[in-house]
Amino acid sequence: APAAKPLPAYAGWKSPDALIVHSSSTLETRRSAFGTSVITPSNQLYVRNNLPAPDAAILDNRDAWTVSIEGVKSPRSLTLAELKTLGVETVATVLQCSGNGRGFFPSKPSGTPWSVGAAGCVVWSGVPLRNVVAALGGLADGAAYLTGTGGEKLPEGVDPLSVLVERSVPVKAMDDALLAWEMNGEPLSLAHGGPLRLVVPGYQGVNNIKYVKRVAFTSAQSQARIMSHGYRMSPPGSKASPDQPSVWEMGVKSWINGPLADKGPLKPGQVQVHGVAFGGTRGIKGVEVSADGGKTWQAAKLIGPDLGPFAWRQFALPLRLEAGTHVLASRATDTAGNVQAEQREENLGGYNNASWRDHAVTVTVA
Ligand code: MSS
Repeated sequence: APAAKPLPAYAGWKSPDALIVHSSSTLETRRSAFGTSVITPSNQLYVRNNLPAPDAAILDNRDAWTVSIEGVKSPRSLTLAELKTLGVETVATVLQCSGNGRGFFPSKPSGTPWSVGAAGCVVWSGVPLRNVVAALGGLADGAAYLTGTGGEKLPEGVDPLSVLVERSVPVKAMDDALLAWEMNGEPLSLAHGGPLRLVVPGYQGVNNIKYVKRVAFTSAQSQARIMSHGYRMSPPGSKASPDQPSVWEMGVKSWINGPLADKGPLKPGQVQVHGVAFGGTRGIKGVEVSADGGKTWQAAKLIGPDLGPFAWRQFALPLRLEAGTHVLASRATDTAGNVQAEQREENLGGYNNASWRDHAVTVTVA
């Protein structure tokens, strides 16, 4: 087998055994590493960067980091030290790359072929964005989008809009959004956007802007390519264009993390089928499990603490598995009654895959 790629320096503190290194900017959590304790440990959490991570020196004086707030009555720059005086809240969210599950698309879209591990459930601490807006006199007229801009140094000699990481989400997302400086009880690491990150609970990963330098309430969406043409639900055979839906709120989704037969066949007898389920901004009502590839279903039990609508829930179902081959699948329902779909929605970029069939696992018992 080819030697595993080493962890990139900015993420060198991560657990190599828990991660698949696709490239220096794409690290995936192994399915077998998710465990059953709700929170994804920081050293096992996936990483996705669209540009090289900034120099670690941006963490030298965290409190001096500035973010400019625009599209409010009194726009100005605030330091992180000042943000910390405006309020503090803690929110658990699923952070998931919109391309998670791309590896299951038979069309082999370009981009990282993630399986299930471009996702995790983490706890953020920071100031609610609505507090910041209130402190600056409220929204200016005509605010339709919340636009966040990443603080990376842009490569020279290219159109800045072709590389700038800048994303817009509907302005209603402000109600839940956070400017976060802590993750899982620690100062936010460079790999995950330190010193300051815009967290948009319930929205796909790309909308959670790391090293955020600017937050603007705008009448139009960002003109950056990552917004106008990237991360769009472009139908197969089409060309990406700004009139196609952007990857915003996450759909209802679940998958099984165990048992896996990745180290050979299982012994006949009882197993605990377990996994995770989440419902974007809506939370989870229940999860069903099938041991026959989706012909019949049984209700699983939601286990562990409920960390709110944006977090994932663990589920478990005890099952007896006899000798043979079994296709284990899970299907979640969110609190709005949306049921996880059987089929993926085909699209050019391989985004938003929530198909329960694609995420099923085949185990051999002998
Ligand atoms: N931010 C910035 N600034 N930059 C970049 O690149 N990316 C995205 C987000 N944010 C970026 C940002 C993506 S795309 C994702 S997923 C996320 O982030 C991830 O995160 P982590 O922390 O895990 O790495 Mo897909 O949808």
